[in-house]
Amino acid sequence: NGALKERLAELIPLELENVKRVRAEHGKKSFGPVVVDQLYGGMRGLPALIWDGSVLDAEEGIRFRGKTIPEIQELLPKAPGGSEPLPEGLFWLLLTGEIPTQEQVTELSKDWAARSAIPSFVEDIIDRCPPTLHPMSQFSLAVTALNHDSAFAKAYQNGVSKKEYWGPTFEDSMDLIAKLPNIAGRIYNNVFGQGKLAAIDPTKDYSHNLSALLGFGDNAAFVELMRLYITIHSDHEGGNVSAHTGKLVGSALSDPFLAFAASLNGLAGPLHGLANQEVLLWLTKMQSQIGANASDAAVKEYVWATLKGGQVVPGYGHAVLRKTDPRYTAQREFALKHLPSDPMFKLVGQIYEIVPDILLEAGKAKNPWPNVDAHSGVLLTYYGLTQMQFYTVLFGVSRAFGVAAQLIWDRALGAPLERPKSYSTAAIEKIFKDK
Ligand code: CMX
Repeated sequence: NGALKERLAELIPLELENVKRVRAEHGKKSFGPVVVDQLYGGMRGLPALIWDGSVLDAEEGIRFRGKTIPEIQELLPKAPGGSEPLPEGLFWLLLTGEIPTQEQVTELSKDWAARSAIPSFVEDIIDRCPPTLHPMSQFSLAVTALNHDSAFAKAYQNGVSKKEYWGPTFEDSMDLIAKLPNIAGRIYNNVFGQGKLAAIDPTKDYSHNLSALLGFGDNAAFVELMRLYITIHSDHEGGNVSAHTGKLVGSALSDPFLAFAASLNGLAGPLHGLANQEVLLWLTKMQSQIGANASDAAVKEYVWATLKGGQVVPGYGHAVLRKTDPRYTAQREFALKHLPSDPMFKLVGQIYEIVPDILLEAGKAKNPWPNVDAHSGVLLTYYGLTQMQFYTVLFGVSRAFGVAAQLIWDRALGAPLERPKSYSTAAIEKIFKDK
């Protein structure tokens, strides 16, 4: 961990000064009025949080520390012979705002491999879960239990000074990320019984080890997919359910394991991360009803039936985005390169031509375009990872990168307990009675 932690130690005092300056200059400025509808409307558009790793623009999509997905694909170090960015590098970028060297990324791969073992009681917890328990519930249980060895919780009990919070938070965050492949692999094995678990190879990168634990270590294209997948799913600014939940729970000084387990419970909802599972279910059902190579007319009818049944079209729409998600585009480009004639990929492409017009015509969704979840399942299925219930676990592994990076900065910058104000409808009526 040496180099990353050292760099962070240099950056923290500078950022403390920077935040001080920004607050002195802009601290009393207003973003504009808050209207009552925002309280009832899921707080859409309400400026409420600081999140440094990434910012989401409604039109252009996510930028990680100011860089678009195509830019990070070009700039971040790759594995030998690979062409997708290594998520190790993305974590370095999220934390420091800087592009790491190949050597720094290799050091991080080694560090994570060295931290990857999970306590045997956590293995037992997973093994005792019935295979019928959703993989995300097993994931959340295991991550919660990692709090047993939290450096932060221990330091807090020993009276650590507020100025030192970030050190043990960094250690816990690194441990958290490092242990996720073993947890994910064990859950996969527990639920789908794929035989003996591979061991972490300390000479390999994070995505390779994760792939090996799922039984795909020999499939170079799948490993490349994992590198891209983790990178693009890592962070999507701070207001989405999983990111915000992690930050919120962390603000109570719950350690990173407790905070991220809470993130996972939010990611497990069908309007958020579970949508990648829902998309595949929906596509499979469509194929079984209207057959492969269905006509546009048949697809249209199926989409309309979904809407008329009072259900959402999974993988479409977004609370912030108003254009096609660049994370969707990145996966589409991967598919065009690696699986251009896969029938399921073709169906996804056909749906992309059809759904936006229907959602526009239906007139409710503010964004008729696809999001990240519309594409990921098809890529995984192509390589043989067909157990769709597992897909959100991979989203969860990725999301740890963004949440962990912000938890470290929150503790470094002394972020306070979150505690926004709530009102009852009666209170709102009273406040605005004569206004
Ligand atoms: N299909 C059908 N109806 C949709 C829709 C979709 N894909 N997207 C939005 N709508 C509907 C909403 O349900 C809402 O209907 P009501 O007025 O009856 O409640 C209306 O359009 C307005 O919603 P909105 O303001 O456009 O969207 P929200 O910000 O409230 O919600 C989201 C955003 C993502 C939950 C929503 O678009 C949705 O349910 N999409 C399908 C599920 C999905 O793909 N989620 C994954 C998002 C990415 C991620 O977090 O992983």
